[in-house]
Amino acid sequence: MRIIRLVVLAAAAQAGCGGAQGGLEPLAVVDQARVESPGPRPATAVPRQQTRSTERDFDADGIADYRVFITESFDAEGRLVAVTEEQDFEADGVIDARDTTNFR
Ligand SMILES: [Ca+2]
Ligand SMILES: [Ca+2]
Repeated sequence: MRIIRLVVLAAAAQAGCGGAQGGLEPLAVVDQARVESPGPRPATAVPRQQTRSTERDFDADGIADYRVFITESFDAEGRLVAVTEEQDFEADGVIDARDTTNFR
């Protein structure tokens, strides 16, 4: 859009508008199709985590007796950097054991 405005202003100046009196060099014609756009921005990579859980109902009464949460952590490049396993033995919402493995 800026190029179009410049072309319009220069054409107006050559036509004698705005006090410009001669002395202007001919303008180069700008082919809009050749103007490169920056294109879509690449997605910004960020570290992320994902957690999955499993429940066990040992006596099949419909009430969970055990839960385990496994959280995987990834760096900005998508590499797995850590896994944390949290166990809730009575499925009472209180974590009873936690194991963490870090990858280098
Ligand atoms: Ca149960
Ligand atoms: Ca518990």
